[in-house]
Amino acid sequence: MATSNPRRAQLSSDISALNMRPLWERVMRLKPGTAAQPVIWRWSEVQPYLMRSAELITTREAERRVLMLENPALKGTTFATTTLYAGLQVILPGEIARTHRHAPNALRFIVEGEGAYTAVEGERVTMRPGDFVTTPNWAWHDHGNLGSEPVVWLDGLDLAFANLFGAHFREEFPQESQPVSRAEGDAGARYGANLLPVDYRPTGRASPVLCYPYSRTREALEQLARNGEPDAAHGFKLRYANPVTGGHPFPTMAVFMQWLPKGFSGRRARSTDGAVFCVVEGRGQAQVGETRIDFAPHDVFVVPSWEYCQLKAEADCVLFSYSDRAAQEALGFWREETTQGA
Ligand code: 1HN
Repeated sequence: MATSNPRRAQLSSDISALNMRPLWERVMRLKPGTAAQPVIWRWSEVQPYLMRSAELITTREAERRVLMLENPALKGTTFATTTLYAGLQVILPGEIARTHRHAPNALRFIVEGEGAYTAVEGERVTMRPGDFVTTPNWAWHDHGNLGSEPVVWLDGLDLAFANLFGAHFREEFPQESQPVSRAEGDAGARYGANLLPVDYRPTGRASPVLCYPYSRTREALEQLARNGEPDAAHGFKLRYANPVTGGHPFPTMAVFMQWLPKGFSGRRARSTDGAVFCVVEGRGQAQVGETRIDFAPHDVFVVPSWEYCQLKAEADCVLFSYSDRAAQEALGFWREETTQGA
């Protein structure tokens, strides 16, 4: 070893006072993949704690009542993967989660319950299970529950990027709820109907479509599954698109929904994006590296960067996921590898 040479060791120690280190002694990672590990949060175990948190703290006290899903290999970071945050948020009937805005982009994936809304820049969006709702960066947003049952959703944020760049700004709105300035459905009509306003010029980098409703996503997947053959690794997998660019809904996060037909047994595949999955329907398995993950509806699990993943479906499965693929593609880092054969 280079360090067993005493004169080199002396050099190493002499220069440390100048905040320098020899590159030949580095212990830095020089291979694909991250420290994140495969992990699952089972709805059957998590749901009672979410409801307990709802008894112990109000949204007024908490601002957001969220149980963060922290990767056990990334303790202290709050993150599910090295680049992505995931948390389960619950809001009770009558509650409001006050208005703020921040530099990180956020997505909501609705897990359970009806009657809650997210308001984004003056427009309220009613959230239904399976809907994917966007909160573009620096957009004022608040949540409320006008219904009669608790509503739970998965939050996905690209906080790590804002932190990495030293660009994590935050601001509070003067009132708890922001005033409603647009009718519900306005963004859907303008941007979400395969049409765009004439002369539309995007103001930000995130998709202006505030809600991608599950009814339409599911219908598209079901039709694909009726009419063709699944991809050998991914089943029938679609990505959500920003209609303005054709690209991903966020500059950092790619977002997907996939259908695995009953009995599907996929090929192993790996890619450099780390992903957070949320099970919408069905049961099955994800073999992620050495870890076998048995999943059921509402479970959340992580497939880290460059781990082989093999998906199997015991029943027709619908899986939502988001990953850092958008950022990786934009910066030229993204790669994938699909194994050949069965
Ligand atoms: C945030 O603004 C929300 O608006 C949820 O619901 C989770 C985690 C970290 C930073 C900001 C929300 C968040 C968050």
